[in-house]
Amino acid sequence: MKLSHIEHIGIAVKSLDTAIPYFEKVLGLKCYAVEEVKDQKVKTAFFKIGETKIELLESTDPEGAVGKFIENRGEGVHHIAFAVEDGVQNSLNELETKGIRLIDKAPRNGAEGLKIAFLHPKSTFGVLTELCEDPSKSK
Ligand code: CMX
Repeated sequence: MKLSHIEHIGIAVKSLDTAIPYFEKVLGLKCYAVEEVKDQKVKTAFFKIGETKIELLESTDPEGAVGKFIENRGEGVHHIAFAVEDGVQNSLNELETKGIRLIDKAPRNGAEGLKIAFLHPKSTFGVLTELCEDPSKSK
């Protein structure tokens, strides 16, 4: 498995409308996309900083992952996402042989057309970890 960079950091917020002005007017970043990911029960907003993005996550369903996270832990860093160079499925296969607990055994569709999969925080030192692959850049 080869990680190339931190693709994004996911931050759970109660409201995109309330959080976006902080990232734009205080931090000076530009929100370049807002997208609902129905499968994940979230609405997302993206900012770019270097090669890395900040992904704000607003829950669209209290029973979804972000809805439960906010209910239990409040707003804050929700996950870290690594870009993988050799494919999400290959990486999952390798991680499974190393005893890492997988949330997804196969990649699914994430925001921005990426293939994504999550590793369970109980086996990654409390950090919900996402692997991402951009199919448009796959060799
Ligand atoms: N980071 C770290 N720990 C987390 C966590 C997170 N984001 N979310 C939950 N946990 C911990 C909880 O604190 C809890 O720990 P304790 O047992 O020590 O109290 C444990 O995981 C179980 O928490 P839970 O609220 O009962 O949640 P579930 O087990 O139902 O689900 C998880 C947890 C990680 C398996 C689930 O959130 C998941 O499948 N996440 C992957 C998908 C996802 O997060 N999608 C939203 C983002 C989508 C996007 O980026 O597009």
